[in-house]
This record gives sequence, C-alpha cells and structure tokens, in this order.
Amino acid sequence: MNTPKNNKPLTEKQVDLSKNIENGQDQFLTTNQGVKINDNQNSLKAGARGPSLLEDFILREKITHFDHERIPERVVHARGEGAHGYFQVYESMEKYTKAAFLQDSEIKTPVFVRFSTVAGSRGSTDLARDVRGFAVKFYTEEGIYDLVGNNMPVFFIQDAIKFPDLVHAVKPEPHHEMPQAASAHDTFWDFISLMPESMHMIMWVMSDRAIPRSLRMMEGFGVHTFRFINAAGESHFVKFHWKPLLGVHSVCWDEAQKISGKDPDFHRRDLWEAIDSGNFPEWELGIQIVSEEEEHSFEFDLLDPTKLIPEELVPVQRIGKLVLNRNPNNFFAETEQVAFHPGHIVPGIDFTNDPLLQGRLFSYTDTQLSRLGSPNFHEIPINRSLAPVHNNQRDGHMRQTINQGKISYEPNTLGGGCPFQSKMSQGGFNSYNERIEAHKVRERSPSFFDHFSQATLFFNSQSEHEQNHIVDALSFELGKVETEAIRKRMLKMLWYVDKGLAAKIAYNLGLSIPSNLDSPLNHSYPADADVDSYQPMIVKSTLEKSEALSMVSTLKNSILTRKVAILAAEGVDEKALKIMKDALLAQGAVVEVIAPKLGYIISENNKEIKVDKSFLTSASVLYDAVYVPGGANSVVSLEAEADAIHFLNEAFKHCKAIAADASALQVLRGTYFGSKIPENPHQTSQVLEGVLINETSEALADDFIEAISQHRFWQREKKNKVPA
Ligand code: HDE
Repeated sequence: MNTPKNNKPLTEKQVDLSKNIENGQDQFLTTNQGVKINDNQNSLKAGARGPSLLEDFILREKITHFDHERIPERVVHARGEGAHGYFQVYESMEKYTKAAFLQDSEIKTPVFVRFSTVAGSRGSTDLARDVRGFAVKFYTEEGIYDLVGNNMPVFFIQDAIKFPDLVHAVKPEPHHEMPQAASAHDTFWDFISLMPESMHMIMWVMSDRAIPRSLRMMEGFGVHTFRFINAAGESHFVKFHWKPLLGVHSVCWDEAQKISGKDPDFHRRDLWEAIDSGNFPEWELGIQIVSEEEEHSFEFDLLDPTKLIPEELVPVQRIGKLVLNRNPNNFFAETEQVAFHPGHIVPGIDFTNDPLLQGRLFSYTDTQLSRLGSPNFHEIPINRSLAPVHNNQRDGHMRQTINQGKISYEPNTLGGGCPFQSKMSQGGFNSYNERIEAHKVRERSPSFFDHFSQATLFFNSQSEHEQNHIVDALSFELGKVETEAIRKRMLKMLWYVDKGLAAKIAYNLGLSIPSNLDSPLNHSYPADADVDSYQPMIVKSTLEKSEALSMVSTLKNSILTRKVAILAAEGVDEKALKIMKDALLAQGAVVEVIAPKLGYIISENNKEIKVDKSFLTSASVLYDAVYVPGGANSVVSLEAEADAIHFLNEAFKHCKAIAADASALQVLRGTYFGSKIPENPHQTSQVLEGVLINETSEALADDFIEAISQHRFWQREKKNKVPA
C-alpha cells in the first residue's frame, strides 16, 4: 500500500474559523451592540415588585435572539454529527483526473465530514435502523468539492421524481407523527411494496449495515457513477468508496433498540470521544474506474443508482486517506450550518446522467435557501471556500462580504473587465463535452428494468448469520405493518429476491406466499398498473456471490477503541484487574470498571480502585466485551447482584467476548449460559464460543484480546439463545 509522503500536521490551510471564534474569555458581558451589561440577573421593573418595562433593551434583545435560535432542521438527514480533518492522496491521479487535490501526495486538503441518519428528527436516536449519510466537504485550492454519499452503495429509487414520495412514506405518519426514526410502519412498506426498484436497497437496509457499531466502522459510497476528467479532456467513469481502517462492524437489532434507550447519542459520543482521545478515525478513498468504451459492458446500467459495480468485476483502488482529527467548536455553527451539495464540484470531476443525481443537483441549493434562509449561505464560515471567491453576485439576506466599488456586472470597462473568466488552461471549469442526441421523453430506460438480480446477489453474498439477521429484520418491520395486503405484497417482492427468504418471513408473519409467482414476464414494473398482476423482468446475475458485500471477511485484527467493561465489587483481586486492564489499554482499548455503586472500591489487598460507572449508569449494550476478575468478596457480591448477571446475559446474547478468572466462575454460573460451561473448565481458556476462563488474568489476556478483535461470536446466537 502507498502511504502519504509527509505527515506534517495541517497548518496553513486549516479551515479558518478562528476569526469567528468567540469564547468570552476574560471579557465583559455585552449586548450585541457591544454595550457592557451590569446586571444579567434582573429585568428592568417599575419597582422591585412592579411590572417589567418595555424600555429594557437588554431583556428584549436577549429574549428576541433566543426566540429565533432554531432554524428548520434538514428535511432528511436531520440527525447528524461532524468532524474536521484532512484528505491526502497517495500518488497523483493525473491519469484519470486533473482535480488539484488528487495530484500531489504532499498536500493535505482540509475536510469537514458530517455523518447522519436519514429519517429521524434532529433529536432522534443514533441507532435507528436507517441509511447513514457520509458527506465530505473538501476545501480544495480550486474551490469546494462535496462528496455527499451514504454508507450503502445503492439507493431506493432510480429517478429523483420519486424522492418526495419515498421520504413522505418513511417519515412519521402525518396524522399522528409516529413512529419516530423508524421504517417499521405501514406507509413505508406500502410504498416499498409498490416499488420493485427499491428491493436491492431494502436488502442493505434490512441488513446489519443499517445499525453500525460506530460511524468509524462503516463504509461510505458516492452511490452514483461520476466522471473523472483528465488534463487531456478524457473521461473515465468513477464510483467512490470510503473504506474504514477499523473494518466494517455492526451491532445487532436487539442491542440497537436497547442502546437507543440507554444512550441515544451513542454514535455521536463515540465519534467525539475517539477524536478527543487522539484515536483519529481513518478511511481510505477507493475508486472503481470504468473507461468510456466499457460503459455498456455490464449486465446493468452504470447510470442506474440501484446497482453497484461488484468489486470482482472492477476492483477498488485505494488512492488516499481521510483522517478526522478535530471536533467542532460549536455544533450549530459548524455541524448544523454546513451545507453540502453534490453539485459542488471542481475541475477534473463531472456528473453523469444518472436521473437521481440530476435531480439532486437541483435540490441541495434549493433546500439551503429555506434551511439557512439566504443565497449567502456560502459565506457562513463552515461553508466558505478557501479558494478566493470573486463574482458580481451582490446583496441578499445577511450578506457578509463588503464588495468595494461600483462594478457589479460583466462585461465592463470601468472595472478593467474584472473579475475575468478563466480559460480551461487557467483552471476554468468546463463541463464534459458529452454528445447527446435524443427525444424529449418522460421514460425509464429499459436498461433500468431489472430490479432483482443485485438484491439476490446481495442476499446470496451474506453469511448465514447475516442472512438470519435480514430475515429477522424483515419479520420485525413487516410484523409492525398493520395492513395485511401490504405484507402480502412484500412477500411477493421478496419471493423474487429469494424464495427461501420469502418463505421464512411468510412463516414468521403467519401468512402463505401468494400463488402464481413463478412465471415472470419480461417487462418493467408499470407503476400505475395493477400491482397484483405485476411480473418483473428477471435477470440472473452471472456473479453468484460478491465477498465485499458481506461484513464477515472485514478486518478483525485490532481492538483499538473497543470498549471493555470490568465488573468488580469490594474485595476484587486488584492484581488480576490491573494486569487485564493494562493489557487491554496497551492494545488501545477503552476500559471501564463497573461496580454496584460509584466512587471507589477497596480491593482484596486494600487498594483503592476508582469506579467509572455503576450498574445504574451503564449497560452491557454500551460495551464490546466484559471481564470478571476474581477476589472472593467481589465474586460473592456480583453473584448476588442481579444487574451484574443481567449484564453478562446480555453480553452473551449479543455474542460479545466474555472473560472471567477461574475464581470468578461462580458469577458466570449464575447466568443463563452458566450451565453450559463445562464442569471443570480450569486451564481451558475458551469454554464456549467467545467465553473465556482461565486461572489468571495473565493467562487470559491474549486470548481475550484476540476474541474482542473478532468483534462478535454470531455462531452462538441461534444455538444458545438466552432470554435477556
Ligand atoms: Fe440527499 N438530500 N437527496 N441523498 N442527502 C439532502 O440536503 C435529495 C440522496 C445525502 O450532512 C438534503 O442539505 C434528493 C442520495 C446526504 O448535511 C436534500 C435526492 C444520497 C445528506 C436532499 C437525494 C444522498 C443529504 C436535505 C434524490 C447518497 C446530508 C438537507 C434525488 C448518495 C448532508 C440538505 C448533510 C441531504 C435531497 C438522494 C445523500 C433535501 C432530492 C442518493 C448524506 O437537499
């Protein structure tokens, strides 16, 4: 793998918000007009018990500002969190693109990234089953480039004209505004059951990709096919990928639902804490390149956003690295006010005719006008280009720039013709000279008619537990649907994806598969025709499986930033605890001691051990693994502590690594899985899948670290179900 030539910290080009930073340090309190305030506790009244006076400009200014503190939340992707960082290319991409930020491995281009869920409101839980937004703003020397992607490589619909319908369907139902941040309701599945083109995306959203363990452990995708343009004006098609260096990991659905209650800010907190502690999240930028000549050489259309290019057909080349190394100073000023737009591109990058992308090119500026309130949103510090901005645009709400002189038109002579247009050789943007000869029609290209082959490919590429999770997710979601006809229509759609999948869901829903499904005709979905007689065009993907679509073979070589709970009480074996804690910390894990109450516990050898969380303020679902050290009194206390037993049961249910000293075995015996541990497990280490016991923590540590790096022991899920 190539590495950047230099790693010197970003300095001169860092996104400069500093002029706007205000922290009030060593300053007097003032009004917005700069007048010093001598009493911020009492309003002006006619007598101490009298009415407030309208004259109180200090009170009025403060309340008025407060009344207007909120701006409309994003209509989609309202819930999000952001971070600053940089992007650095490994080597020049000049063969494919002339984009300046992709030429020089010395240059660190500043970025601001915002992750988001799609359906929920701004205050909704992070762990909703949903797509995650992955939007990257590059402050390049040639202007702003936004790669506004998701953590799934395809989308629900093929044409932008369906987007408002999709969003209306998934949002809380309008009559009672329920459910929040959830697709498990009638209107969503009503729409989906009438949209065969969504079936590939549905497979992704019903998979564990929709409930990431961390934003730092998910992939990102540009979704659409874009173009790279090189200095000679040649075009290549390109698909963008972000590959996380911590691997791709998810939680399970039961866990996600519980996290939503225990810590709805789970992902936001995780991102913040990782950056704050110096564990900077990293991704590699991957590209799939397709030449102009190869455009029509696939079984699907490159312009169809419900299709991906399997990595087996076109490998992903990793061309650079994204590092997030700085938390925002102010959520509103940066994360809330940042305005992304797929139409913010720089020379060297261009669009294709993907009809979803084309619609997006209109939507994003339009939405900023109502969200941020003015065409001057580019002047908000977080949105400002580092490349200088000179044009004849003037005025508008909240204009920040003070344009000098009388010239605001072009051509002009009075201003010496400035600002000038730039030729291509001077860096001027030139759209790709694509030849188009067509009739004006409202039509879907027949090359977009296959809606099932890649849904099937995705399902076939999943491991057994991943397939089980898809079955469970669909059974959950459709189980929440109240209208039986919708469930039945969905069974029909799923039947075309995989018969076994549909049969399992039919069983869970207590329904049978609708008849007459097996004789598909060769035509596209007639959106306005009789749904019941719909017969899809069935295309079989030549590729049977694509390894990259499963999370099973992802990186599992590190426990960096994994959270490990150590359960302890008075009388704990301090030496054992310390040895394990040090071993975990040395590998970069985050370790917390959890005890029946906060404060300190006194160990067997009379040492004070600081308690990080009590059973009341923590929960098993917030950790990746759990360890129980010995110490006679601690063991007896934990054995009798229902919350400790519940903690272990849940960790077991969610297939996490569990370790215990042999002298703490009786705590494990008190759990639902305790009886499955062999009679005399001493010296054996792994006693059940992912459950480790050994005489000393020293003997345990390496195996435990290896087990945590495996993320989860999904094999035990169906075999050893526990009622936690
Ligand atoms: Fe978006 N999308 N979108 N979208 N989208 C917005 O813009 C829209 C689509 C994505 O962190 C909105 O500023 C249309 C695909 C992200 O601020 C809005 C269509 C992909 C974000 C909008 C799509 C995305 C948005 C709402 C179909 C993945 C959050 C607020 C034609 C490639 C960016 C805003 C952030 C946000 C419109 C489909 C990604 C309304 C019309 C496909 C990551 O303009």
